[in-house]
Amino acid sequence: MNEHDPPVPVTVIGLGAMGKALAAAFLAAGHPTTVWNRSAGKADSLVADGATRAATITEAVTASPLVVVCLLDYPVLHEILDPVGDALAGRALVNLTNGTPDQARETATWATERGADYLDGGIMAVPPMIGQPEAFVLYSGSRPVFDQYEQALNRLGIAKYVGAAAGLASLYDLALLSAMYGQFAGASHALALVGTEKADLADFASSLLGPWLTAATVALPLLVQQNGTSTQAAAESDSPPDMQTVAIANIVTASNAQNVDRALLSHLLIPLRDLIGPPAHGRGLADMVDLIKKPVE
Ligand code: FVH
Repeated sequence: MNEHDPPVPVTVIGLGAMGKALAAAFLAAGHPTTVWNRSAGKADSLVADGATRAATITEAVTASPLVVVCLLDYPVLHEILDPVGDALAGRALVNLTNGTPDQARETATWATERGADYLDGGIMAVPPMIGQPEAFVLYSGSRPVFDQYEQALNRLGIAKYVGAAAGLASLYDLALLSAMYGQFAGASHALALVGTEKADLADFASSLLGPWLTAATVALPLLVQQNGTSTQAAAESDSPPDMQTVAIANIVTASNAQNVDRALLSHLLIPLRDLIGPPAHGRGLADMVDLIKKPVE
C-alpha cells in the first residue's frame, strides 16, 4: 500500500466506546467502513456519518479485506467469530480486544487454521484520543500484514509494530498498563496522605503531584540494566537504594501515623532491602527488576 492507493475497506466488529471511536476514525479518513455490533442501535450515528451497517456477522466479515475486532474480551470474540471463522479465509483479522499473551497466541493459531492473517493489538489510548497524535497502538504478528495495512492502522493512532510473536503486543500492553496502575496507586496513596490534613487536593494534584510525576520519569534509565548489570551511573547515583529505603520507611511510618494504609509502600521495601549492604555493593535500582521476577518453577 502506498499513500496514493484509495483507502482500504475496513470492517469494525464491536461498537462499544472504543469500537465506535475506531470506526469513526476510519470513516473520517475516507475508508469504506462496515460495522456490526450485538446491540445494532450503537451503529446508528456511524451509519448517519456514512458507515454501512452489516445485518449479520457473516456480512460484516465478508465486506472487507481488513477486519478489526474490538470486543469486551476474548471469550466474547470467540462466541461471535467461531461460527463464521471460515469466512475469514484470505482476510486480515486485527484484534484490538484486551487480553493475555496466551489468549493472543491461541487466537493467532485459530485464525491461521482458518486461512486468515492475524495481528494482535493493544490500544494505548482512551476513546477520545483515537485518531489523535498522542494515541498509539501496539501490534504483533505477521510483519508483511502489518506493512500492508499500516497506513490504515495509522488512522487510529501511531501504529507500533513490536514483533512477530503474536503474544508480544498483549504483553507490552499489559506491562504498560501495569506501570500506569502502579502510578495511579502511588498517586492515590499520595492524595490519601495529603488528604488527612484538609489540604486542597485539586490544587495539590495539579500544581505538585502532576509535575512531580512528570519529572520523576527522568529516573527511568536507572531501572534498566545494560549488558546484564546495573550501570555504574545507577550504582553511584545521587539517589542510592539505601538512601531510598530510609525514605520509603519514613513514608510507611508517616502513613501509620496519619492512619493511611501502608501496604503499598511496605511491599516496595521488600525488594529494596535486598539491595542494601556490602553484598549489594555496585548494585542499583535496576536490580529491583530482577528481584521482582519469580523464579522459574
Ligand atoms: N475504553 C477504554 O478506555 C479502553 C482503552 C484501551 C482498550 N480497551 C479495550 O477495548 C476493548 C473494548 O472496550 P470498550 O471500551 O469498547 O468496551 P465496552 O464499551 O464495554 O464495549 C464492549 C463491546 O463488547 C460487546 N459485547 C460484550 N459482551 C458481548 C456478548 N456476550 N456478545 C456480543 N458482544 C458483546 C459489546 O456489545 P453490546 O453490549 O454493545 O451489544 C460492545 O460492543 C476491551 O477489550 C477494552 O479492554 C478500551
